[in-house]
Amino acid sequence: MGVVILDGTTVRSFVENEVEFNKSVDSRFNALDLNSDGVLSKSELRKAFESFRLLESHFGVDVVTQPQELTQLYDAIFDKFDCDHSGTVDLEEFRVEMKNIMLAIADGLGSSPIQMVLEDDDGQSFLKKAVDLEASKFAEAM
Ligand SMILES: [Ca+2]
Repeated sequence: MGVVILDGTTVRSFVENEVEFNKSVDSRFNALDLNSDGVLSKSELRKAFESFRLLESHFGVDVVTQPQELTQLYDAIFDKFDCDHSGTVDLEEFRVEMKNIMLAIADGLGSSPIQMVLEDDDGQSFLKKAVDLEASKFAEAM
C-alpha cells in the first residue's frame, strides 16, 4: 500500500498521452470483455464500474446506495458509452468515454492535489498509471 499525491494536471497529462492512455484503456477493455466477443455488454460494463468503485465511494467513505438506484445509474452510464445505441460498447466507444470521464475527474481535482491511498492490488488502476507516468517524466527531466 502506498500514498500518492494526485492533481488535475497529473490526470490530464496522462489522458493526453494518447499512446499510454489507449494502452491502459485497451488492456482494461480486454480484461472486461469476459466472453471475448470484442464488445462490452451491459453486465460487463457494470462490473467495470463496480471495480472502479467511483460511484459507491465518496472521498474514500463508502455510501450506501439502493440496488434499484444503482441499476438505473449503471443503465444511464451504459447509454453514455453506447453512442450508437447498438446495445454493446465497442473499443472506440470505450476509449472516447473513458477519456471524457478522466478529463471530468481532472477538472474536478483542479489544481488542489489530493492524497490517495492505493492498495497493492490497485496496480492496474488508471489513476495509479497517471501518477507513475508523471513520476517517470520527472525522473527523465532530472
Ligand atoms: Ca463481451
